[in-house]
Amino acid sequence: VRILDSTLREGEQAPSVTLDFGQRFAIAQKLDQTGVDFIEVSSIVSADHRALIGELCSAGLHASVVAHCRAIESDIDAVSGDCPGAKWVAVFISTSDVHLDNKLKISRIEALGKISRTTAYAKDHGYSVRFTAEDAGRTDRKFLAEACMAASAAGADRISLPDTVGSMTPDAMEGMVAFVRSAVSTPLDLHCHNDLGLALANTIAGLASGADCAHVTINGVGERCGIASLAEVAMALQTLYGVETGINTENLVPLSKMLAECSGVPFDQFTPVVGENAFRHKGGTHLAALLANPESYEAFAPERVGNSRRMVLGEHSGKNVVGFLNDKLGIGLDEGGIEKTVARLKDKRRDLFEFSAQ
Ligand code: HCA
Ligand code: CU
Repeated sequence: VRILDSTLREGEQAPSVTLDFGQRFAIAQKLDQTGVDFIEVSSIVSADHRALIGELCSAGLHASVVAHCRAIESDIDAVSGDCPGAKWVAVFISTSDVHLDNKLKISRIEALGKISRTTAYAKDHGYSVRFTAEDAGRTDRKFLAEACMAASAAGADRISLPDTVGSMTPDAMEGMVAFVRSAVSTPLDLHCHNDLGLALANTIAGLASGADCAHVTINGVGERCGIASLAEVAMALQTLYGVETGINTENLVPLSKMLAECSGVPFDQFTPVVGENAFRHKGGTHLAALLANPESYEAFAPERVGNSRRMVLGEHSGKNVVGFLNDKLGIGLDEGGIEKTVARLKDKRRDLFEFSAQ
């Protein structure tokens, strides 16, 4: 499974996520060290973005840089003019009737023409080309297959099938991918929005059904509720499916913090994998079991993702954790002293302190 990170394209479409040139470059380098296969950057937002693509292409990254453009010849010209060394372009055009009628105001036939022409145009300019059928999730199945066949015939190297408004179920995603798979053999990307909290589930369903590249962003940032997050996709694939993504998972928390610091947009403490609470435990029975074996209440070890385990003490605590600290710190309480301490913790009716427990 390949991972495409779109923090510098989709991610920057999130309100408040704005980065300067240096921050974008540093994030791309860190993403590269983390092992993503593709780094996507918008080529249509500004000359600054195109300059970034050029710089990244000559920086000797392992990841391929993808210049995201509309299915318009002049967008491709801008990449060839301003982004020396660029190898991949993505050309996107909507295929759903709601977008064709209201946004592009063109017919399906006209859309097919644009798909063929711009894909061929980008190929003629020597690029590897990804065609994106924007709003694939709401596109008539037969027409989606036709659009993909047109892109494929014009030489597309990959096809992206986005759930642009996050309105698909995992079953629908499986069906869509299987249907397109039966029409073209071009490798497929998935790009799942999180409007109903199903981005991760839909991404996994699509991969299981034959797609081989997942679009993600750091902290899941993107338009509206964002898309699937790098940390969740990488860890779900590794721990639940044993799928190798090539992601150095110890970088996940540092990357999340880096984006939060650069953009000023924090991530919630309850965020899976990278959130402050992901390995922070509180219930008395939980702490007792964790002290015997951390696996009791953890799906995977915090060190694997650059996170750390913490135990919170207060009215929920019991004898086990107090006894543990008593031994660890050599406080020397006897059984009665431990019981008294537990009673006093309960009296306070709140969390009193926490300690790290690696
Ligand atoms: C966009 C739409 C997009 C494209 C996804 C892709 C979507 O903002 O351009 O190119 O794979 O969600 O459909 O992000
Ligand atoms: Cu998107």
